Amino acid sequence: MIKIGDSWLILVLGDITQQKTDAIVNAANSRLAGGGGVDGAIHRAGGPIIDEECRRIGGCPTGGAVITSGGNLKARFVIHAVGPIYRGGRSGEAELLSSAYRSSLELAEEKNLKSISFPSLSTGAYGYPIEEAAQIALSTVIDYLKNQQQGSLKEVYFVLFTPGDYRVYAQVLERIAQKEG
Ligand code: AR6
Repeated sequence: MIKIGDSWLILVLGDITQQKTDAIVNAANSRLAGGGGVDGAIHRAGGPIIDEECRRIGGCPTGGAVITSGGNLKARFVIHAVGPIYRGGRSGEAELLSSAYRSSLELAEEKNLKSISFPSLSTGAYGYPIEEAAQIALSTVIDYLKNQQQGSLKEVYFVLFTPGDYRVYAQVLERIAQKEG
């Protein structure tokens, strides 16, 4: 857990569908068509209203994000972020992954939300190496929080699903924090 300005960045081990933050972020695909992994879990827990809203929106480019209500979830909103499929790292994946996080943070602020939970975008079915992805995820959020003026977001959580993923994020965060002094 580190403080950036007057906001907190917090790592937790757990299931994102159980989070009580204002929004949770889904690792979606560009058709917003649902799927496995965290996407499947969020749609199951949130109920059919989320799928209906996704269908109405129709799709979202890679690197972007859209917002729906949270249905039966504890979170009021679901932000569906589309990370890149990892194709070796030379197809603009890093910028697209960073953009998916940034777009989600911007949507949350447009809605004046105070808290948001992210999963580790792109590191499951989309195959992004977790250490590289963690570096991008954490530095994007930290840069965003540092540069925001009077932003609404006070708590940004990363909800890691396995102890291994949690360890990687914790190590990368420690490295970033040390560098920043
Ligand atoms: N809470 C938190 N994290 C979870 C949960 C959960 N309940 N379940 C899985 N994870 P993935 P992607 C972690 O595959 O790589 C879908 O089919 C998981 O351990 O969900 O962005 C979509 O429809 C992993 O670290 O998302 C897309 O087509 C992380 O979430 C595609 O997969 C992301 O894994 C997106 O692939």
